[in-house]
Amino acid sequence: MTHQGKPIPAVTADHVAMLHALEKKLLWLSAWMIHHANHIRPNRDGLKVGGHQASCASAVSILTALYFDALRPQDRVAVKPHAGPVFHAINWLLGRQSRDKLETLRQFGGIQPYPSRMKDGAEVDFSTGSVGLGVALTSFGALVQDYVRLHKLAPEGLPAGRHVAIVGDAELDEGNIYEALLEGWKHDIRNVWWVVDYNRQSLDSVVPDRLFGRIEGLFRDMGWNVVTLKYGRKLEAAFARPGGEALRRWIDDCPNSLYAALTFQGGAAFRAALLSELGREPAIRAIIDPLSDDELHALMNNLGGHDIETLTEAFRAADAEGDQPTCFIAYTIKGMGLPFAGHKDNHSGLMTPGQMQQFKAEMRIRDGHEWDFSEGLDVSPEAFGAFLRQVPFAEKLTPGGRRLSAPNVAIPDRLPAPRATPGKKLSTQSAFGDILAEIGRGEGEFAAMASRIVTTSPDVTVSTNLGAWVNRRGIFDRHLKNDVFRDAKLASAQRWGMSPEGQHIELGIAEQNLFLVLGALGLAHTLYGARLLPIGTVYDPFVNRGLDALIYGCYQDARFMLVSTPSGLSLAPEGGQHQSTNTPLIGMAQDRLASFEPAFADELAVLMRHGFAIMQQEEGGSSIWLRLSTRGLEQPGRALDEAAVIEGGYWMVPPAPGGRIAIAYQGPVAPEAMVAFNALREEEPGAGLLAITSPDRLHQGWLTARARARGGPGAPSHIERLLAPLAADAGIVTVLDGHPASLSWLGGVRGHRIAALGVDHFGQAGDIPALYAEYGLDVETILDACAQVMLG
Ligand SMILES: Cc1ncc(C[n+]2csc(CCOP(=O)(O)OP(=O)(O)O)c2C)c(N)n1
Ligand SMILES: [Mg+2]
Repeated sequence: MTHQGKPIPAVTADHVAMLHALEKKLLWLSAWMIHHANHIRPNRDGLKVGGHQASCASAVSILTALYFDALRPQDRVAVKPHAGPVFHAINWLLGRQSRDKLETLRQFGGIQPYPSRMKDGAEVDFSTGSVGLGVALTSFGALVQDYVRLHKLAPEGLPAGRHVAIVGDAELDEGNIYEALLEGWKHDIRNVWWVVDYNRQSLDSVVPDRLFGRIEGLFRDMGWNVVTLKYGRKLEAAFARPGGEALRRWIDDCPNSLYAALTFQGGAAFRAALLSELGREPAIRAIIDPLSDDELHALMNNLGGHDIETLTEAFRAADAEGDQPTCFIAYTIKGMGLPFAGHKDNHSGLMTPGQMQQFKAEMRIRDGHEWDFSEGLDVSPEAFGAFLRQVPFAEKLTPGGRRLSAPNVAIPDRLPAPRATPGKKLSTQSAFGDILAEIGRGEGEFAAMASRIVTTSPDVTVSTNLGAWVNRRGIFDRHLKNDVFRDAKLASAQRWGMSPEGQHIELGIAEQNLFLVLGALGLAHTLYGARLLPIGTVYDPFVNRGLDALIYGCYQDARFMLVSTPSGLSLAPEGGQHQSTNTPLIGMAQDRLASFEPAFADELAVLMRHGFAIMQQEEGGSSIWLRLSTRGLEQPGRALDEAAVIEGGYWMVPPAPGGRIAIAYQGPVAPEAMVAFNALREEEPGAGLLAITSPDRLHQGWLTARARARGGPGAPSHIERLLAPLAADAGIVTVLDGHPASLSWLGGVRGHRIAALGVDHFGQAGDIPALYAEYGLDVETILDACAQVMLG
């Protein structure tokens, strides 16, 4: 066997002995970490701390074989969430995690229950926790690694890594797994391994028996190799003996729940079950009679996922095979080696102090030596340490560790905004397409940034106005594929040749995949050493469809630009289901995502530039979300206060000092707000018209200033300064094509009376005049609201 041209030595007995020592150590440390968090550490509030000793025990051998034999430093790994303690124990053994961190599992400032890129440091490649997402991210990571390498953006000398997920079997119930498999197949992803910890248990119960036949077939249909690791060596040896086939058949036919129950009950129960069905066969008796109950239990639990030699050899063999995506189905027992092994309720089960005392004795751990490096092992600390130092994964990926970095890409001061032409209407969506298409020419000062932009869209590339950009920059594919329509000289506005140089990743309609791809692209600088400027487009209402994956991307601090368009009622002609009302609220609530809704093209150009800058900013940077519309508006010709647009708002028409009323609008309702404002001004000459570009930034600025003020007087926030000229008893009418709560909080800033207009029902198709009247975004309703707040 070879690895990257180098021969891999066969697994030696010494090597296996060390891997056994590691399995034992990891089983102990993970169980002890959780026990320590629950029973040893002081508990101030009486709440259960929790942890998953059974889930850890299930995956110990798999993780041992991976980290201490199969993995290379360049590989990127997503560890199933509930094996987090095993993962941290591995890093401690490798000298990459401190002991006091192990002692602070689930504590404030300590290590997180599930591996977290942001909180647990540089060893975590992919955060996990929301099941299914970490698994799928590995396949999109592989795609992005290919993108970076084929665009020749990878740092010199950095070898391509494999993307590996350790998968809880219940994760395969998540639909996003299958969306990712299908998309991965389309993109011909390579070098991905999913190792399923097939303990046949989820949180609530034991999973149905026939399920895996189906799942295996699905993987094969998607071009994956499937390696089933059902039995360990001891069982295989027993099967090879006379009568052994009957034993195999008995186990194969044994329902998952019965097998789990027998595992929990122990060797005597297995013996009784075997004897009642096979007891008349002398050959079977010859196999089981000489074994003690403990030995029989060990034999019956010798599944592939707990057999270190079986695992090691399977990984080595698959490595030698090449780069075909491979799914390993490793049969395991949830809680293996612990008192609740196999019990269907063991997911959150914790050993009692009494059980722990007994387990400790079995592990030969002395009181007070629980954290000692080689306590309880049959190998010397020196030999153990020497082994750990020479495993391939112990080598550092870079002198700095596992996190890579990449220099920032310079963004010109000004992006090419379409010019305002009197009488010509323009929507933010088409302005977005125009700006990107101009950048896509790749000329002059835009050449560098154009080469780093990657766009992606779930089958709405054309309808979100990415078409012109794609025509200029091409579609990414690992293989060159011609545009058949173009070659046949058939007229089409889209030139969709595909090549490794293309800069648009076209996805099928699965919004979770969009956000997972954005997550992977947005981590390219730290995972693959190349700075990318990712942009993803989607219809605004369908942000909800991929929301968990969007939150997941933010949770990992991936950096990207999300453009959601069309939004609000401008999608209503498509049917009321396409209205989006809650998205401005999501934008406000989501951390590490600055969200904006510009009304005009000049604002959009400023915000896109800002987005490309902040997505590259280490401290204080974030991703950006632009909520756009297809409603064309006449564009103002003006000099814009760019800083104010970025801070979230500016006075289109400032109020007179002591002004008694203001209209604050957001996004494409600007014309109605302006007409109403002009009518209002005839009676209230001191009125103001406030343009809101981001309730999120305004609110965030307000919160930050208030937090600062608790430490003494500080500078007021942008919204406080904006509202300062208004009279103390002034009224404000807010209006947006979204939920009114997005702006109703403005009343709390200085105690002004507020009337908040917006859309709080959905489901009605129609044109803009009808729907604005229906939902109260029309001029008349705005003026009524003005009268109402003026009258108090
Ligand atoms: C999206 C999501 N839904 C629900 C949960 C709650 N949950 C945590 S673990 C789990 C089942 C895990 O079973 P499996 O993946 O088989 O893990 P293992 O048996 O190895 O513990 C569930 C439902 C979650 N973490 N994420
Ligand atoms: Mg499971």
